Amino acid sequence: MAHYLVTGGCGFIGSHLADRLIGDGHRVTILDDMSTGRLENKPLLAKLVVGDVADPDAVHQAIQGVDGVFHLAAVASVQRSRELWAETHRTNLSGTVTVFEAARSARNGTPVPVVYASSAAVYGDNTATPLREDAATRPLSAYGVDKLGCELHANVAWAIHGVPTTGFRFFNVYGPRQDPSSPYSGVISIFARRVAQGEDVTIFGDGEQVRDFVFVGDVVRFLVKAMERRPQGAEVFNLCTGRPTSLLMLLEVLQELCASRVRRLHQPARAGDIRVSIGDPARLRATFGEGCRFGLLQGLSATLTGEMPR
Ligand code: NAD
Ligand code: UD2
Repeated sequence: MAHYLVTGGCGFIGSHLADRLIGDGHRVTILDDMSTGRLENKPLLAKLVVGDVADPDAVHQAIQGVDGVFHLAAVASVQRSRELWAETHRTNLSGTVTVFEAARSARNGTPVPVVYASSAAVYGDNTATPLREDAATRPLSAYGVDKLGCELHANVAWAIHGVPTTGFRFFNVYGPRQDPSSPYSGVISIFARRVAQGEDVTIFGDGEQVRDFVFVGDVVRFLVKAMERRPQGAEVFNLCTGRPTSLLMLLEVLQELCASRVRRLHQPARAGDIRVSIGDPARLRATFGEGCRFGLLQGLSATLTGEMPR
């Protein structure tokens, strides 16, 4: 049994991870400021420290004695990073540096490993398909720049301070507990709710834009595998399926699953919207011995029922 710190553990991805760690018999401490996290997401057995990941005192308090850190706390919305540039930068980059710094001496003065969330947003307007980890990073948003900054600081964490890290560039993650309530929520959470309720959906553009949708159960599995493997150096992996899904295909599958047809309302494409975003999972597969397991059908069914498949 190990003791892990999960930052952002009351959020969408972090809470599924915390569930899994508790289910595996580990001890879990969560550090979350509850800005988008929810108390009902917290596993009963996890200890919650309400605090800011960019506050060194809060991080030091939460990290003491842990065997490793899963760092997921962030302002996960690109739109928020436009509106609140300096504020989101504080959480998304300074927060990560604060975690890396605290990890230097978390266990009796020695470093502990950190597994953290980066994003496909680091590729920005790079149109290569599929995107490999060595593709040029050209982030367009403050959010993407800060995630790239996390990866660069991870190099410092290892080279200068001996903190081993594994970063995952998440593509479009979806699944139960993803919040559909804002227009900037993940498209699957919005469409799933609307199709289930028989309501119109809005498509920005022609609907032929393509994404690499990753089910949250796969994300959790790789986060755990990375920690079990013990991070070595400062590595970065795409967390993706390599499979393209257009919005129109997505809508078809959801309508099939819900046995309902909804109206499509088209609006102009969002400014800066990426046409195709597909990752290459070759490095992920080669290192961890497998790729993502959940297909779209299974993942969408779970999203609709709210039940996590085993
Ligand atoms: P989420 O908003 O559900 O979870 C983020 C959690 O971090 C929330 O519980 C929130 O309260 C907490 N948090 C925010 N600011 C904090 C702060 N200053 N101090 C402490 N806690 C704070 O989002 P999510 O989708 O679960 O994202 C988890 C991670 O994955 C984030 O790092 C995000 O950038 C990354 N990511 C997500 C996606 C996706 O498709 N969902 C894609 C790429 C990367
Ligand atoms: C995702 C991430 C973002 C960043 C980026 C990296 C989410 C919510 N956003 O942005 O954080 O990592 O990838 O490139 O995970 N759409 C509609 N109708 C709607 C909602 C969305 O047509 O009601 C379209 C949207 O214009 C886009 C696609 O659906 O073309 C996917 O949108 P998204 O917001 O789920 O994610 P994305 O890829 O823009």
